[in-house]
Amino acid sequence: MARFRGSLIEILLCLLAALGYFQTKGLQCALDQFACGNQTCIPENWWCDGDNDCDDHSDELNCPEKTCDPVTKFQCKTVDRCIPRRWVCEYDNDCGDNSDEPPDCGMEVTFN
Ligand SMILES: [Ca+2]
Ligand SMILES: [Ca+2]
Repeated sequence: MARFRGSLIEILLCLLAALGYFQTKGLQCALDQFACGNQTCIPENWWCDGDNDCDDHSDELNCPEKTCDPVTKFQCKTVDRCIPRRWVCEYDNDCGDNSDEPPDCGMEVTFN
């Protein structure tokens, strides 16, 4: 009987240890989700899509390098994002870092 009680305590200790393990392991996202740095899950296809979906930009960090079509696209300076050239200098911060709205837009504004 004493031996049985001892193993029960061992099982309880193991369960508590497992619980602690899962708590410290942190966020568990579904297989088709991306785990943000701030403990939220977003759809996997939002990773590196140019939008800050995690709110901490962790879904837009360490992204594979993109190449912008130099004729039709504009490469944002600090954000890994390509935007249509017509979005440059139209008073909307499309890049997120304002590089598409430089102070010297002035006379170079083209609408097409
Ligand atoms: Ca994103
Ligand atoms: Ca813009």
